[in-house]
Amino acid sequence: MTRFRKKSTPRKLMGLLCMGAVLAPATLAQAGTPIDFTISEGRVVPSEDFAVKVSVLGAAITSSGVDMPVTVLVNINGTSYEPFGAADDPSAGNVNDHSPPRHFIVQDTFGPESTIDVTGTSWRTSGSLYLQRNSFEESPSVKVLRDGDPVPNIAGFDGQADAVAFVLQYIDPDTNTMTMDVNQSIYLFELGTTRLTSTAADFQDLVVLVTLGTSPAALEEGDLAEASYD
Ligand SMILES: [Ca+2]
Repeated sequence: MTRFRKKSTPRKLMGLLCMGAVLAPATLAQAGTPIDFTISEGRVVPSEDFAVKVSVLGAAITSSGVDMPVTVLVNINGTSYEPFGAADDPSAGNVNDHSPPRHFIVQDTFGPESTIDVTGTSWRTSGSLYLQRNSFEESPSVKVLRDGDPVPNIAGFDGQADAVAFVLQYIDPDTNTMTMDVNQSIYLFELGTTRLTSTAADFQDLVVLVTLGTSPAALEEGDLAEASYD
């Protein structure tokens, strides 16, 4: 069990921690109030409601040079969300379309011990399901990036952009590490091959950012609460 404690700070803050593929919040408190939360078996045990923003930063997967559809399903406490179109419909839900990042704020708050995971699915151009991977299963097909992690160094397959190109705005060029709030995690999905040592495994078939906040309104304002832990 790992124990985290809020650093002292003169303002109210929200401590949020991303742990592995499971996201859960810490606690909200006034300055001077000791905040403790624990992590046990990879899960944070929080004590405060939180809200969720899901962003598709990009996608890139092809078959014989032709874009393959990719769909996204978000699961929060067993409830499914399909903010970018039907996740079982490679036409209606496709996010591999060279669009700018898509963002979705779930208009709800979630209680302690909630869990969040993301499922990415690739589809053959004929419309049949090709590969499906879930962040929660800690599959080697899904890499998780958090604050301070090394920048991914994975070449894009078949002329596609490298994984790093999808997360550029979350990189500290001085240290060449990821720089994010601790309430954010980026998921890099490999949805094209199960041979993860092959050059086809480029881990940008789907790139998803999950951000936790105190409320949907706070996320709308981009008011990412400060958080720290030691
Ligand atoms: Ca790819």
